[in-house]
Amino acid sequence: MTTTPSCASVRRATLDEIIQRCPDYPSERQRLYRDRGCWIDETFGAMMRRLAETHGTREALVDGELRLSYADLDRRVDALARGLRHLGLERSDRVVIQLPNRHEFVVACFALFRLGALPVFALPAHRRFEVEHFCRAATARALLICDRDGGFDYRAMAREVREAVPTLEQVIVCGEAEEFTTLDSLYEHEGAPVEDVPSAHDLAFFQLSGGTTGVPKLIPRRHDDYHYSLRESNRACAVTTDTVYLVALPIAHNFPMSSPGFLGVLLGGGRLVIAPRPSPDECFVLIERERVTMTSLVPPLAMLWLDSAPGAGTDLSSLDILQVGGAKLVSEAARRVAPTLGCRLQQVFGMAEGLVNYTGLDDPIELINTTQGQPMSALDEVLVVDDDDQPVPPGGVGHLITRGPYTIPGYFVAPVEGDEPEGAHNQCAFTADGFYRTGDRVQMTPDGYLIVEGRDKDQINRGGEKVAAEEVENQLLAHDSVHDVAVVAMPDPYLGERVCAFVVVRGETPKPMVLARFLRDRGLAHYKVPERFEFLEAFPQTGVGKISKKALRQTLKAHWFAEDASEGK
Ligand code: OOB
Repeated sequence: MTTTPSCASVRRATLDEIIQRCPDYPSERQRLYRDRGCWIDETFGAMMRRLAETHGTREALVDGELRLSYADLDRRVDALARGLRHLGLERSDRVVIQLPNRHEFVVACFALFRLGALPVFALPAHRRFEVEHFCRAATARALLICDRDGGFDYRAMAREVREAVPTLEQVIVCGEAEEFTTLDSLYEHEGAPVEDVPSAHDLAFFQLSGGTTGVPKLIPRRHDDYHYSLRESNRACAVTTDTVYLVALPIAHNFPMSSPGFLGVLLGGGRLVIAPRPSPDECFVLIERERVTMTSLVPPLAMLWLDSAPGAGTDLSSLDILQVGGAKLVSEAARRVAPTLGCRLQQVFGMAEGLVNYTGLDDPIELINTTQGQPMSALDEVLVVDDDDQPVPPGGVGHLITRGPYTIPGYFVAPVEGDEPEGAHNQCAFTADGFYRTGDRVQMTPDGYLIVEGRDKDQINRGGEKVAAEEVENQLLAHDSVHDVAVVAMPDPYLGERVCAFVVVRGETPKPMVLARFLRDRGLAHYKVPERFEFLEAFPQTGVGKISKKALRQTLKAHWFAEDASEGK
C-alpha cells in the first residue's frame, strides 16, 4: 500500500484504486482464456528467472561493446529491483520510463516487473506536455529518464514536470544525474531478494494509446495477457534460440517490445542487438557484425533502408525477416523488400490495445505484399461492421472491432476534471459486448486476412507515429491569433501522412513558423507539430453544422495531386 495522503489533490492512487480503475475481463472470458491455455501463471519476474536458469551464459543482449548473458541480465534485474525498493518504490507505484534504446531500458523493465511497480512507457520523442500528462494521469511516483539524447536535455524537462506533478517524488537518471538520483547508484544495495508479484493476472505496465481525443490514454496490460501475446508472436514469427533481433524502432513502442520484439525474443531464448538509432548506416553495420536475423521497421524507415541497401557495401545476408508495421506499407514498397534486402517480408498490423495481425512467413508472396495479415490467435474475435455494428457482407469494407485474450477490455479510467463523466471514453471505445473499436476501416479477404483501407478515428498516422487531431487543436486554440482550428492528415509519399492545420484567425494572420514555435514551446512532441498551416476565412461545414474535415482533406488531396502533376511536367 502507498502512503497516507496529506492532501486529496496530490494523493497517489493506492493499489486498490489502481486495480479498480483498470477494467478487467469478464469472469467467463477469464475462465475461457485459462482453460484454453492462453493465460498461464508465469509473471515477467518469474519468466526472467526461468530464462536465466535455462540459458545461463548464453548471450541475451548486445548494446555497443556491452554483452550480457541471461544470467547477467537476471542478476542486474535483481540488483536494480533492490535499489528501487531502497528508494522507497513499492508494488503498484507508477514509474514513467522515457529512455532511448539502451540495455538499461530492458533491465529497468524487468526490475519494475519483479517489484510489481508499474512502468508507463513514454517515447523519447515525447516532451514536457506529454510526460507531464502521463505522470499526472498515472499519479506517478517516479520518472526514469536519460540525461541527454539527440540534443535534448531530459533533466530540464523533468524539473518542470516535477514542479507540476506533486506525486512525483523521484527522478532517476541514466547518465549524469545533476540533482537527481543516478540509475547506477541503485545497483549498489544489498538486502533480501525482491519478492515477485503474487499473480500473473496482476497489472504489469501501461502502454500509451496513439490517442484520438485530447490526450493519450493509459492502456493497462497484465502479465498473463501480454505473456500470451509474446508466445503467439513467437509462433507466428518462428522465434528460436537462433533468432538475433535488432531493436531498431524506439524500444518502448509495443511493436519492438512484443511483436515479438525484445520481450518475445528473450522469451524464445534468442539474442537482442540494441541499435541506438534506426538509420541504415548504423543498423547495417550491426546486422553485419552481429549476424542479425530479424528486425522490425515502420514503412518510411523500410523505404529508407530499401534505398540505402544497394550501395551500402555491408553484408546483410544474415537478415531473414523484415517486419513492417505501424502504418500501411504500400504494395510497391512491399514488392521491393525480398529482391533488395534478400529477406522475407512480414507485415504486422497491431495496436497497443492488443490485437496483432501477421502475414505468415511462408504465405504466398502476393498475400504478403498486399495484406496486413491475419489475427495471430485462434481466440481473437474480429468483426468487420457497419455504422450500426452489424457485420458487413463478406469482402465489404467496414469498422474493425475486436476482443480476445490479449486485447484490453478497457482503458485506465483516469480521474477527470470538468463535467465529463468518468469512464465516458471507455463507453465510446468499446461495445456493450466488450469489443474494442479499433478506429480502423478494413476489408477481410475470404481466407481471413485483413487489408487496412482507412481510418475512422480522428488521428494522423505520421509514418507510424500517431497524432490525435484534437490534442493539437486544443494546443493551437490557446494561441491568441487562433479563432478556430481543424487538424487533418495530408498525404505524403514518404511518411504516408503529415500533420496539417487549417486555421481561422483572429486579427492578423500569424506566420506558420510562429505557430509551430508556439506549440514546441508549450512542450508538445515535435512530430505532432503541423508541417503545414492553411489559413481560411471559414470552415466548410457538414449538413449538421460541424466542421467538415472530409472537405478539408479533399482540398489537400486536390493540392497534392496538382503539385504532383506539375512536378511531373
Ligand atoms: C502499432 O500500435 P499503435 O498503438 O501505435 O497504433 C495502432 C494503430 C492501428 O489501429 C492502425 O491504425 C495503425 O496503428 N496500424 C496500421 C498498421 N499497423 C498499425 N495501419 C496500417 N497497416 C499496418 N500494418 O502501430 C503496432 C503495435 C504492435 C505491432 C505493430 C504495430
